[in-house]
Amino acid sequence: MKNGWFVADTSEQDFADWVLTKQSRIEHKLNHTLASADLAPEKLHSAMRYSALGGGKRVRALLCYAAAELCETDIAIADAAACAVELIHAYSLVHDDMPCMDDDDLRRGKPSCHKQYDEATALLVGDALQSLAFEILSKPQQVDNASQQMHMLHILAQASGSIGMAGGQAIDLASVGKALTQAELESMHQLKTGALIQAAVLLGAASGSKLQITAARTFAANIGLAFQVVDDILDVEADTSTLGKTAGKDANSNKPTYVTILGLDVAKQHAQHLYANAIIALSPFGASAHRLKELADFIMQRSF
Ligand code: GRG
Repeated sequence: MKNGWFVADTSEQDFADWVLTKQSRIEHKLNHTLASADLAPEKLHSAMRYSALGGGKRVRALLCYAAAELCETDIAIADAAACAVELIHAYSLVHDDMPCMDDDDLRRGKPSCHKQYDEATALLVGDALQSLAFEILSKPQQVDNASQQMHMLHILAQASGSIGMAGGQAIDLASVGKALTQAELESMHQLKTGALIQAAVLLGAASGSKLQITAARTFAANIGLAFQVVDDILDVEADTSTLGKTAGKDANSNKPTYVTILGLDVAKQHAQHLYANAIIALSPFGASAHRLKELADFIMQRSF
């Protein structure tokens, strides 16, 4: 899972075991949350399961669980939040791949939802996954504290909507063929990719103190952007079979990226700068923030 240009000092086996445990936990929770493919409407339920299960690194769920461990958020609340964030993410990928958006045939190493099923189904899959995310997070008795539950719903709604991910996607679509400045690119990605990553951390940190939540927010803002810079680097450096999605897509679509604006070497330096800021933000936590630090390393080192 190494990309060759970022080397971390992570204690690898313990972290790898933690990641595998949490990846299988979120898979299990999602499996039980999604309706059975035998339940009518069967095609929609089958396509929802196809799009949300059995793929993806689950970075957002991992960030949510790590922040929950750090801030001692109840594990049942962390499960609901991690599922909700992964469902929103899965919906965004399904819609992003549709012909009216990025028009991509490959996602997570298999045909994208509209290719495997059809466009109308893919549209409904995205809609229904988004609703399911809010259904899980708003479940009665999910949290003893109703105001905390309302706050969590607010975080996810804001991160997903027009001043979050959907807004970032709108700016992205409008940017094709335009020469953006680095600041414009950054603010687009803060919304498109960063908002949901930040929500994942903040939902996990829901039971934290004010100081902890402020530190978690700064960590997430920086690592969310670093995630996107690494994504742009991988778009250039990795191949399609490793990525599980079409490599070189952004460059070929005439989309501004960190690599087109900064060049490959400066983009790598910028990712390292954002990573360093994320790690500094964790300093109030001391050694207890080791999982978030390891996840930051994981994001930087990833090869897909
Ligand atoms: C359609 C409202 C709407 C939004 C789409 C997130 C997004 C906005 C589009 C995805 C396009 C893309 C490739 C963005 C770059 C960063 C990103 C989100 C990559 C995919 O996330 P990973 O690498 O995917 O975490 P996995 O498959 O591992 O879950």
